[in-house]
Amino acid sequence: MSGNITFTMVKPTAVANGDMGNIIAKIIEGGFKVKALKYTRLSKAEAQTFYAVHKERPFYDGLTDFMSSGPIIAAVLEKDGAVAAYRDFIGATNPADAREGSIRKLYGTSIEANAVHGSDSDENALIEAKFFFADREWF
Ligand code: 3AN
Repeated sequence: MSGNITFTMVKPTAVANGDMGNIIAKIIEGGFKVKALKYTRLSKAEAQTFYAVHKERPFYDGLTDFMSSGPIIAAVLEKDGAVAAYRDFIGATNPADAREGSIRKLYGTSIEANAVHGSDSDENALIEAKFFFADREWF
């Protein structure tokens, strides 16, 4: 059964480009309820922990450098079938392949700087959300 929670980050480039307000507004307009929200920055070590599942991939070092290069927005979102709904909503990993009008198409500039992260399973959504948020920060 699919859950109703997913986790997202607005990545450093999208924040640096001033797109965080537009992206959060679009997420809310898309029917996702914001359960938790934070403006923060990952250290390199935290980015390595967060992306540990990718540690054998050739892009791991660049990805963790990038994700710790500047502030991000972290958020927990709620919707029926949130993980799949949000992945569909944001578009394909590579912005070049992403659906017209999707967040990654509008605000992504490369496969690495693809504007937003979206959890890939219910299990990971919960792990990722708990990585960033204490219980008292969920509403
Ligand atoms: P998604 O974020 O769509 O689930 P994954 O899980 O394949 O995509 O990749 C995790 C993150 O790693 C992505 N958000 C993306 O920014 C980055 N990434 C994936 N493939 C590449 C690549 N070939 N080069 C650089 N970064 C990549």
